[in-house]
Amino acid sequence: MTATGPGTATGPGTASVTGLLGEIADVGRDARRGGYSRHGFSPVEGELRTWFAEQAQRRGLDVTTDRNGNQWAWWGRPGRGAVLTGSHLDSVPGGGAFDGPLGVAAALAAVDQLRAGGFTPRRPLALLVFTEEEGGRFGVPCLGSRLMSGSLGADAARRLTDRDGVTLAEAALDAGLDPARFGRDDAALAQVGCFVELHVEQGRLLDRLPGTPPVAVASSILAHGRWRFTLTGTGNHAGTTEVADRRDPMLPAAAAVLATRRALGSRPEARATVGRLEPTPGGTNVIASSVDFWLDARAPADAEVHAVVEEITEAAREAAAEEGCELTVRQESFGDTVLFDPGLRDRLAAELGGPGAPVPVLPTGAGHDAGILAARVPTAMLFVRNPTGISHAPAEHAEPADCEAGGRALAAVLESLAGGGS
Ligand code: HGY
Ligand code: MN
Ligand code: MN
Repeated sequence: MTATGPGTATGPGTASVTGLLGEIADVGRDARRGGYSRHGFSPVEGELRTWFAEQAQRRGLDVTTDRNGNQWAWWGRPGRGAVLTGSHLDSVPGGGAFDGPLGVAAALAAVDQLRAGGFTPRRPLALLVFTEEEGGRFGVPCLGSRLMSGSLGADAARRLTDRDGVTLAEAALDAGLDPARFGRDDAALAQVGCFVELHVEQGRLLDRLPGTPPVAVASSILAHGRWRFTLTGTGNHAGTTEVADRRDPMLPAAAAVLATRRALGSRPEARATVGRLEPTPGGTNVIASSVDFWLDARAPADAEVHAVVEEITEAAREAAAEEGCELTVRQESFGDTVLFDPGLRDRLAAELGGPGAPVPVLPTGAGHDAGILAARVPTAMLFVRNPTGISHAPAEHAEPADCEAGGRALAAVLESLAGGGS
């Protein structure tokens, strides 16, 4: 696969992937954290939705928003057997520029390239932008695809709240959506022949391969879930409360955080992270009355995830008892191990590989909308090389030449899938 120069367009009237990313480079920048904070149903995400709709309409695509807030841009009439591609535009707090937007920009650039080459889809083809994939605001990842596929109930979703206590229903109303329409969308899914998501690799498997190939096909996603731990003690004065009188929930919280690393000791493929810990009331001179923290746990097998969580919960339980605190643990989301559709996976690998240069087929620990939809329709993913592997951080990066190679790979895949070939 030859790489065009960094950021160069791929022909007259066509946009480059990096050029499209550059158009939103200033939207949702987070001055405090660095990177971007672009959350579901926020004004920033509204700006990105408008940008995507304009880009799609400029390409003659018909843009609609479905009952769950996901954007669809159709090339041709909607219909069954449709080939879908796309990703998300929201981010984690202080996230990078590529996680999500790279897949959306590559989809738009692929449409340009196909059209410039005289291609007309013989199957319906649509670009999708899913809402709140990161769960950065309402806590449940892949919100839009979970609602669409039915793996998250509409009532439970409407009740989700952000850090300010705003419900998803209220935020959706503010964004011009009707939350009463949230829910499983069998009609939309009935149109889907397959979904292919291009995404920046979140890890360094591609970069470690000889010749650092720019693109890989995905094989699987780790099982993963999120749990909310709440430790309750007695709020008190930091300077006057003797140790014997303390019931400080921060101590069992700290014990649980340390246990996350111990739980991974014998499980090299598992992952356990506490990235968010919130004491109440949160005063420097105050013994917290309660501490909430969220555990993100992942592993190749569902049972291993639950074993990791149980080990960490036991550590929290023991430390809470020792400190005279109460513990509650609530599972907030869970997704089984995802094995992408083997037929689609192998077709993409064959399409993109060359004689003596097979395209890598790699696993990932990162969750994606393609992983959620995999339970209902054939899905696949393409990864673009990430030289440092860093993601969910401002330093996330992909080389322009690799981004363009990703756009060309996606165009080739869409041409094969939507060209009417078998
Ligand atoms: O958390 C994840 O793995 C994904 O980036 N939402
Ligand atoms: Mn992400
Ligand atoms: Mn993502």
